Amino acid sequence: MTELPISADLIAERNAAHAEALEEDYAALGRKLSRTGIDIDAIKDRVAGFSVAVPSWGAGRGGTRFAKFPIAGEPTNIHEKLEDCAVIQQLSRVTPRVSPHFPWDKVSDYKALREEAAALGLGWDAVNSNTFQDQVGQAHTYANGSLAAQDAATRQQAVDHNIECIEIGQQLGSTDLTVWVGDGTNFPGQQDLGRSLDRYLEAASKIYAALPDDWRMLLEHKMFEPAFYSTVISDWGSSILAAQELGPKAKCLVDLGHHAPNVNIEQIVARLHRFGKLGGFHFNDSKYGDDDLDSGSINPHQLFLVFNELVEAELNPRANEAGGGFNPSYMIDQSHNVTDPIESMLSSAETITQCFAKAQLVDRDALHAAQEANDTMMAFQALRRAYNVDVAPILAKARAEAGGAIDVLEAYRLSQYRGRKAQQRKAVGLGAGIV
Ligand code: LRH
Ligand code: MN
Repeated sequence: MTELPISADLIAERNAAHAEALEEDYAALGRKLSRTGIDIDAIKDRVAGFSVAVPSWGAGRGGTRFAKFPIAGEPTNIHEKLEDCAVIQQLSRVTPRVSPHFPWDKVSDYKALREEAAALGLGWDAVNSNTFQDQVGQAHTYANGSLAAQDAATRQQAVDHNIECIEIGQQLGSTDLTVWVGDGTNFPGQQDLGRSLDRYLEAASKIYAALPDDWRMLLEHKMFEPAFYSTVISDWGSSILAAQELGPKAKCLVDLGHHAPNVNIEQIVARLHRFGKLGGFHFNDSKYGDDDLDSGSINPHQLFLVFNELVEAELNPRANEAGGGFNPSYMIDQSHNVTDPIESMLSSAETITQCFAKAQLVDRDALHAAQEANDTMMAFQALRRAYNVDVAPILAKARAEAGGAIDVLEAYRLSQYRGRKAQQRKAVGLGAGIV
C-alpha cells in the first residue's frame, strides 16, 4: 500500500479530539433507537457495508458552456485524479471505487493503472464510454449522433469505441459498461424518431454481443441536452424497452438529474426493479435541468425516498432473467463548478450514506400495516420519523472504526492537501464545458 495522501497521525489526532463527543452522541442515539426496537450497532454494520463510487471526472472542476473556473492544485490527469479520489476514500471510507471515463482517462498501461489505484486503496466501478465528443483524428464526427447516427460507419465507430471500453474495463477489473449517448435532434423533422431508435438498437446489440458473461451494460437515459428537441433514449420508458430488447445483461441506470423537475424518480426506481432492470445510479441533485449539483444539496428528501424504495427492493428481490436479484451500482456523477471537488464529494458521500442509513430506520412492519389499512397519516409518519433521525453519529462511528475521519471536512482542510497540490501540479488553463 502506497503511503496515503493524508497523514494518518492528523486523522488520529483529530479523531481523539472528537471521540468523547461522538461516544456521547452515539450512546444517546442508541438509547433513542432501542426504544423503538432498533439496534444501533446493526444499523452501523449496514452503513459500514455501504459504498458509492466516485467519478474520475468529478475530481476536477466542472463547468458549463459559458465557462469553467479552474482551482489551483486541481488534477490534470488520471493519476492525480486517483490521488484525490484516495483522499476521499481515506477520510470517508465509503468511496472505495472510481468510475472512469474514456478517452478522458486513457493511458498506455491499464495493468499499471490498476496497481496504482490498488496501492491507493481504490478499485474500479463502471467504465463510461464517450461518443458525445469528437476526438482529434477521429474518422467520423458524432455531430449527427453516434449509436443512432444515420451514417453506418459512424455507428460502427461508436460500437468499436464501446467495445474498446469493455476491454479496458476488463484490465481494470470492472464488470459494468455505462452507455450514455447524447444522440437526438434540435428541430422537428431533423431525424425520423422511430428509425433513430432502430439504428440505436441495432448498434447497441453489437456492443451487447461483445459483453463478457459477468458484465452488464447500463443504459443511461436523459430527457435533453445536448439535444434540445428530441433525445433517442430520453426517459426510463425508452431505456427499459431498449434493455428488454437487448437482453438480460442490459440494465437501466438512473441519473437523478436526467428527469424533468418534480418527476417521481423513486417510483421509476420501483418500476425498474419490478421488471428486473434496475442497474444503477448516478447520484447528484438539480433544481432545473441536468445541473449535476451535489447529491441531496437541493432535495435530500427525494434522495431518502429513492433509498426507501431501494430498501423495499432489496427486501423483495425480483428474479430477473440475469438471475442477479438486487445489486444496483451506486455512483456519484456531479460537476463541481464552484467548490473544491474533494470537499463536494466528501459532503455528497456523507449525504448519500445518511439517506441510506435513514432508510434502514423505517419501521417497515408499521409502514406496511398502515398501507394495508389505508392509514395514510401513519404510513407517511413511518417514513418521516426515520427521515427526521440525525444519523450522523452512526456514520461517524462506522467511519472512525474503519480508519476514517470523524469530521472529514475538518481533517481535509487541516491537511492543507489542496494547497500542497497547488505547489506540485501544473495549473489548468481557462476553458468551458463539463471537464
Ligand atoms: C451525461 C452524464 C453521463 C456522463 C456525463 C459526464 O449528462 O450524466 O453520465 O457520461 O454526464
Ligand atoms: Mn450521468
